[in-house]
Amino acid sequence: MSYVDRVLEATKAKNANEPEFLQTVEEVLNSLRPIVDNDPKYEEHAILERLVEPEKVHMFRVPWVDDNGKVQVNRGFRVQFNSAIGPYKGGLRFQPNVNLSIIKFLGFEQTFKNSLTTLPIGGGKGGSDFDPKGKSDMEVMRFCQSFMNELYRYIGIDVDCPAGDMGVGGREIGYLYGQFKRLTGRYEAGALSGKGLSYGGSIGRPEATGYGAVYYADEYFKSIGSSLKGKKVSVTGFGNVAWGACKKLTEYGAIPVTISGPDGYILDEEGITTPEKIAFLLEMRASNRNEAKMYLEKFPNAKFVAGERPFGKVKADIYMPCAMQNEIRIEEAKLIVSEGTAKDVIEVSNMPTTNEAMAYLQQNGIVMQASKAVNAGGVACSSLEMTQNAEHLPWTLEEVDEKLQRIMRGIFNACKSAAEEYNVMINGKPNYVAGANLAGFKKVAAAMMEQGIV
Ligand code: 2IT
Repeated sequence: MSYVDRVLEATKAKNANEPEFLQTVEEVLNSLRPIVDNDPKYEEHAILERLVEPEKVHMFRVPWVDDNGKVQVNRGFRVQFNSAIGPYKGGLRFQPNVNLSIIKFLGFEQTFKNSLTTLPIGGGKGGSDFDPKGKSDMEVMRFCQSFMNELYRYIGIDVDCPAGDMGVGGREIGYLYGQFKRLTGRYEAGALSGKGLSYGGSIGRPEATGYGAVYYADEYFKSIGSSLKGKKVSVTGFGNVAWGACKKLTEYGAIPVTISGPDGYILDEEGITTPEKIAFLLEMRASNRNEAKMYLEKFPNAKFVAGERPFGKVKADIYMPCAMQNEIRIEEAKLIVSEGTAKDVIEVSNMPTTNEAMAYLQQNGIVMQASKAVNAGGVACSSLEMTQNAEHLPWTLEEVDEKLQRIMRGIFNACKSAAEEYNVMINGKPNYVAGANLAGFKKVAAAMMEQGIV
């Protein structure tokens, strides 16, 4: 049995109750075969065994009092996955389905993503099964304060820098930072990113994930002699990432036509392209209702399809899933292929495609781009926020955006070059997804080997 197969088997045996974590480990390790199966040094250093084992896992009780005076208890997590190339860095997700498997999958992905940015950040992730839906501001504040009462022991500018993810935006980061500052008695701004502009945040951070995804896409289309101009894009989600993507897609002349929520999807044939429509996505998010159909209240000409996702149901040149993991399963993959219009799936949300769906789409001529490469603009901008905090100087939007663009275009080219270098091709085209894993892995593995067995 090959080195990869042995590590996969052991990882499955050891983490049998963590399906999301095993899904990403399987996807990533399989694509690393061209490197690790051809050079014994990776096995000699037990690089894969160490990569799949988080350096530390913190799991803690988060008690808080709701508006009715009732005590609530949630579970908090911070998984510090890999610090080979920098302090742990990655978001916090507040969502009722959060569990250790989901946080470990996100932390594992983050390690490779952060490496791809070329910036000095290791991989980590955290969160809670807290449900922000329907909670008052004061409930959210009390929850965040209680969460930080434990988390503060594990974070810091040179240790671990959390940020937002689903369910954690500017409001939550503000409450978390306020409590962190109070507990530590220090203004350690670089210990959290995604902060407000008035207290150390970076201009451009809220837009960075969606904008970065579009810069990546633009670089990809350029490389194949095409462009985003005039392309219909089916976006899912309506949160921060979908918002940034719609905004930047429009600037590049593409036409986003869908958004989605847990309740179904919106199809707006006229395009989600006007400033009013794009700004309304922010209102939808701020409403805390978590419903895509709210779009109809302002734009009644659009169509709402309850209980469904747009994959293969609407005509689009590109699908850009921006909602959450496993949005594209084998059923959706088959619909996309049989509908026949789309040529590209540009993953934006973390791991939106199951491994089975990914293989099916690739085998049937759809070109896939990996979320860990495409969505790296968010964490890249977070790292730029840490840099600004360290030098006590805010940068202009032009400076941040210029760096973000350079990073994202560099990431696309790194994925393409790695695929070409290791000759991982599908239907004569580079397998960009494998390329992302190979490129991200190389730097982390080199740093681990140089630092010895730790
Ligand atoms: O998935 C991600 O990369 C994020 N949620 C952003 C992490 C960060 O540290 O900005």
